Amino acid sequence: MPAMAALQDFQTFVFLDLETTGLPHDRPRLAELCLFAVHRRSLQCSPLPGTPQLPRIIDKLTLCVDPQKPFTLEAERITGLSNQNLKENRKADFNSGVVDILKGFLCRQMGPVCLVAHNGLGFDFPLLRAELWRVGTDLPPSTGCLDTLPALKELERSPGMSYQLGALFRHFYGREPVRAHSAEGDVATLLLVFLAKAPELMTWAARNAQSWGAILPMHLLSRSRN
Ligand code: DCM
Ligand code: MG
Ligand code: MG
Repeated sequence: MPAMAALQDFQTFVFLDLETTGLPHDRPRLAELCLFAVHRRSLQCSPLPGTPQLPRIIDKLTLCVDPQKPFTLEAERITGLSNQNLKENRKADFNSGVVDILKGFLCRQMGPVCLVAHNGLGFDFPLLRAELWRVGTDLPPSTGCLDTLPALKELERSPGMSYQLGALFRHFYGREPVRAHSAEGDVATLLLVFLAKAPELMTWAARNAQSWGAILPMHLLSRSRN
């Protein structure tokens, strides 16, 4: 997939994570999404070494949705979400109400906007695009998409290192991330990992971010691999 043609001067980075009913081979559906929007101004100062501290100014959105599909046992176990608790809490499915909130949230951020997710190209971006296509809508195709997994494999080389999100957090901060596999916990962890390398990652994004319009929805992604 080609990177965006010109260098992108992204103004806002929107960190996102999705919790789902399972892994790509389970044909997962979305159950929870979280987005933290942070202007580049708040990503320019590196945190004190070893001190995880979120920027003061963040717009946050967390929504739970009825996935309309059974969770795998493993997904239910690690996320704490279930068909039963989402139903008991009367959560609607991924409908136009969710889409309006999501688009409104992104619209109020100063553009150009770059979405950021860990393994985003392999999971979160294709899954979110599949959910949007399912209800007949989409995001602006020029929206940037940064996957911190290949970015940090290139920028943070260390022998025998794991690039799993929790391992990166332990590497940079020497402690355990909190609330792993809740969408909000994972987004906070991702943002803190990003902050540990923010100038390099923003430069990497300017050169290497993909465009949303080039993201294959997950169902087509798995078909093209079969
Ligand atoms: N997932 C899974 N089994 C795993 C890891 C993840 O089914 N061992 C699915 C369910 C999670 C989703 O992927 O909601 C996103 O993973 P993460 O919580 O790491 O963002
Ligand atoms: Mg994730
Ligand atoms: Mg997660």
